Amino acid sequence: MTVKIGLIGLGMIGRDHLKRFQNVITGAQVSAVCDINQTTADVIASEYNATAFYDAEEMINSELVDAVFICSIGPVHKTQILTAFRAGKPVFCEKPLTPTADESKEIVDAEVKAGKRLLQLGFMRRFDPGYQALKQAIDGSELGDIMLIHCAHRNPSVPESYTLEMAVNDSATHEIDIIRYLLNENITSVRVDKPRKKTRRALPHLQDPLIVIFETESGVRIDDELFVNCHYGYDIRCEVVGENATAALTEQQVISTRSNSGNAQHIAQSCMERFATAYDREVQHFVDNVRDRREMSGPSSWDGYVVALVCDAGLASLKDGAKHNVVIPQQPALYR
Ligand code: ISE
Repeated sequence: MTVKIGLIGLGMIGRDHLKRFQNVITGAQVSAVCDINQTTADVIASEYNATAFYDAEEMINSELVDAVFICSIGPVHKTQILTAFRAGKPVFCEKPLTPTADESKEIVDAEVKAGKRLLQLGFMRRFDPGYQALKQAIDGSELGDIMLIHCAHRNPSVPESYTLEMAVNDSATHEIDIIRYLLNENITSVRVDKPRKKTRRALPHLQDPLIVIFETESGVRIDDELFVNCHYGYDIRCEVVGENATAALTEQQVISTRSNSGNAQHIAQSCMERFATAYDREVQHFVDNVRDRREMSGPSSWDGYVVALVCDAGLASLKDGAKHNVVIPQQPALYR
């Protein structure tokens, strides 16, 4: 069976996934694309030999679509996800699940009511070979009890539309999710520190860099440097400090170049480049589940909801600089 994918949202990540479906993914074909910009939808549909839609609901309910792939902006996710659930079609949704925890809770409730997982969330880092190896190291015996994690999330630059809050609810969301995945425990508090120094490359409405401090149930303390105008590249770092040893993500490039200007190692310039393998694997995972009629697995609506709760506490801390606790309700059996 070839899974017929309906992809909504033809921005940067939507187009990146389209190329992936065309060049890498097996067992699926994008049969429909949807964007509120009709010209964009038409142009891309003809390029990919798909049918253009301008209305998400119409596309979701179309017979041309077996599974829904959401790459639209966060504020419209909830409606599109619930429409797909009602149509009985499996959903892949790019992060964030929704901009607020309350909306995410509605999605969790709908899945719990259905009694099965209907959605895979796009936290691609869980499919990254580096993070997976880190998890193996943490779960093994060499590191011992985990004490600290040092993270850095550096983007070369961000567009003018990137707000101060997005450092927390758009960028740090990745660390929030991966920390829970690596440690298999929840975050209990968040504090956002604003260093006095700010890069001259950041627009006036931003405070860049920021440092976010998280604490987990068992007391692991995590610092996360968010530097979204670091200029030199897309650089994601993670060092886990255990009682006996440490483990860290390594440089990602495959080769280094030696020339008369020195020994050079390429640094990725975007998340699409840095996490290409992770994106390929997460999408293939989704397609395989749909094709084999299995329940959805991987990052879940529950994960999206919990991340949104941590973000809410982070946004409160961004305002007052205080440490905010995160209260996470009991996890429904469906997600255990
Ligand atoms: C963006 O939305 C992403 O998801 C990227 O992975 C992240 O690095 C960037 O900071 C976000 O704005």
